[in-house]
Amino acid sequence: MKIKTLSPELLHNIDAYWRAANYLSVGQIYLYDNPLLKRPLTLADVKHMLLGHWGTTPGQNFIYVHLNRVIKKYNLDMIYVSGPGHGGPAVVGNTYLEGTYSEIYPNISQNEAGLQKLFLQFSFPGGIPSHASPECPGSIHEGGELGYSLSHSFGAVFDNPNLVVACVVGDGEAETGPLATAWHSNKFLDPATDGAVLPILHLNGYKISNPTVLARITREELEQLLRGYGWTPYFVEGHEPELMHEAMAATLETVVEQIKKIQEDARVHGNLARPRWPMIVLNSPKGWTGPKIVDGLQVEGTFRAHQVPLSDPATHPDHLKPLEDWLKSYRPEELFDEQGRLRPELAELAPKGERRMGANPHANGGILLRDLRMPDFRDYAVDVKSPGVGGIGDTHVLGRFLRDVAKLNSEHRNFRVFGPDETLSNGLEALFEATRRQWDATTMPNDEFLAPAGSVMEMLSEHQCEGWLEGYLLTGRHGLFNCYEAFIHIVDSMFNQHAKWLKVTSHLPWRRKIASLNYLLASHVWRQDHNGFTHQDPGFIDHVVNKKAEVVRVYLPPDANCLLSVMDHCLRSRHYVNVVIAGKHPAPQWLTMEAAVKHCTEGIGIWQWASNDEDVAAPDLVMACCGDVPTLETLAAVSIMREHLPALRIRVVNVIDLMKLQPQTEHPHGLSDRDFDSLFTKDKPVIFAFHGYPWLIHRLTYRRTNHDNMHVRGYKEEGTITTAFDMTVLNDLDRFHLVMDTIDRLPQTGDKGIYLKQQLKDKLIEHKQYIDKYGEDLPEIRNWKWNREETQKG
Ligand SMILES: Cc1ncc(C[n+]2csc(CCOP(=O)(O)OP(=O)(O)O)c2C)c(N)n1
Ligand SMILES: [Mg+2]
Repeated sequence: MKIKTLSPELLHNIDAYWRAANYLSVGQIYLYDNPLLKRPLTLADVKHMLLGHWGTTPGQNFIYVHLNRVIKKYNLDMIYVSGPGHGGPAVVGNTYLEGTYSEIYPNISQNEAGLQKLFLQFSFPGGIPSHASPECPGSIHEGGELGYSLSHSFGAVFDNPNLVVACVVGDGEAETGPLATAWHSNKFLDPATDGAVLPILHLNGYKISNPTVLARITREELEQLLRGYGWTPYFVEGHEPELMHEAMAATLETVVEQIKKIQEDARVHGNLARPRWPMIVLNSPKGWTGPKIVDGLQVEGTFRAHQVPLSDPATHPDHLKPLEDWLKSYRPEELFDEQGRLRPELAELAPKGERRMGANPHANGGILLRDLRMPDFRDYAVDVKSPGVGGIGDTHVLGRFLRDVAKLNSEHRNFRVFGPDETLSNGLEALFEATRRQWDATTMPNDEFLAPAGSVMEMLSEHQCEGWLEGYLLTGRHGLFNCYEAFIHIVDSMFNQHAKWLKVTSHLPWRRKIASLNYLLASHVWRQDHNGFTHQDPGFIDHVVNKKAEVVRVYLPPDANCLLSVMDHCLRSRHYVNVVIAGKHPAPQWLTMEAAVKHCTEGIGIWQWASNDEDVAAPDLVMACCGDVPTLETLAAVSIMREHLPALRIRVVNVIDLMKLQPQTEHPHGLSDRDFDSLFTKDKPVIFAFHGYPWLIHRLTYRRTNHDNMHVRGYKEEGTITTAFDMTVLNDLDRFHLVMDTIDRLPQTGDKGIYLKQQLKDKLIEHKQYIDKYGEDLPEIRNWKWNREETQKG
């Protein structure tokens, strides 16, 4: 006879613990009062608004109690990621049962009064959301927007060799693109230096109102699919609690032992072959143990169990008794003592201290966060003897700095660079002098820079990169995501969710701040010479600035020294999303390191060396610029004007920190109106050359005094495969258009202006003819240099 994993007593207690969690879950969805059902249930005991998701919850409760058992048995360092995070009642209920919840929220105490509050706060105004939200201890993944659980889990275990993440994947969630690709994460996991992810596919058969694809393919197909992704699936299936407890307990032991064996093979015996990691498929009814039939329709085991199975008894009086029966079916009097405390023999089942999944410090990563060891970014400075000297491409300079960040932190293994196959093409090749791209699949002799362990993570899925990085940051490490500017939009929605997470957690005192999520968007809109229109989209910034000002920062450094200073700042910062847009092509350099540091610290400023309004009361116009290419065109325009219209007094303002433009009341970086007016004047024309869509500048400045005089040029969706300069011409951002714009707005330029304008129009025709014939820009454009005598002042 097969020896059972669970003794009858343990099985009984595990089942009781599961019932307790299920009871708490139903209580959270329904109960306003009478938490222990000490008296018969009445309408007054039921909440008026019934919200929450029952369907996924009993399955997750089942998983949680069994994980508790193996955590204790094997002393596992484990956290729980709830893919279908709408199973909030499960994670809240379980962290309450294990004691973590009351430690963090003393008012939700472990007694009858605490139970009542626990129930009441759920999905209640001023209470907690119905997901594994930031308020829930032990959560690094809210699971509101489905699809990212597995990527987050892998991000959490990179460089965390002792951590195991149990990741519950919804079978509906598994239909999303990000989740579908996340199964491949196992080719990027080093069993020696990383931890392990245990995916538990929650095959409850349904989504909100549909069956799931994975539940309606044959068992053979499902198994082949998961095996094809490189996993060994173990099936736990059924609905009889006793049989299911035994099956789950036995299977969990098998998979934990396999994980340990894989790790030992790699760590002790140096086995480098890619392992086939185990995973579990839990096939149990949706809404398990809930009402079987409601109003004549089957509920348990169908999509109808997804949310609130029994609707409001106030409007359906015949639902009150079934609700009471349902709650009583868990026999609360056997689970909680007279005071409402979980009985000691059950409480005993939960792990202790930080082994409790709600109390594991990895799920409150800021606790574990240590500062990066940083090289001095000034050591990587470009020598700018005079403004306009040639540069090799700003991101190439940054690459050397990042290389040394990677080097200095390799011992602590707490810094990684993520990107979809673009670390090289974004100009960060220097990184590979210090580290490798982590790759645990087969390698071939011609491959470059691959190794089983490394601090660069590349897979051609922006979702995957974003999810990995988020998981890495949420567990207390540092990182950077480098991406083509146009394609970062793929993760717009993931960015949203992360920004929301940061906003909420920043107001939870027990959650420590984590490292910022840093985007480096190289390969930007203006320099897609061979890729063309599909690769031209600077709209990510428009999207980002919708989020809370306390969370987002946007930087457009005009040259390499500024980029170094900005990135140094971003890597040291906490709890932000920093978006940095920089070029990778050879481009003029403007500021010495000393000037760059000042400029970056201020975020916006007058470039005196390019201006000639210093000794007059007010300039005739302000030429503002933001972004590397707009800065180049602005300075070229200024040099034309200073030569041809020498009487004009021009002020050049460069913006590096976009948020400076917003009013101070809207963003902590925002300039006061007074400072803004002193830079941009109250009444002079401002010709503003901007990296992105022009309307963003209007959006940010519409309340400023001089807004009516701001004329913004930027990308207006004109693009194709063409020369770098022609891209600016197509969008009226080029130097000639900028000068013409000025002349139109300054009648005092008189006939001189009119003649100059004619010359510039001719120039634009000449430009078109030239590029059509030679396929490159005019020599005077290619070779243009800022050659005014002025040198910059500090
Ligand atoms: C990306 C995304 N699309 C749609 C939804 C709306 N939604 C919430 S729950 C759900 C069904 C989820 O089904 P499954 O993953 O199987 O979870 P479970 O059955 O465990 O509830 C959907 C479509 C969502 N939350 N996220
Ligand atoms: Mg499902």
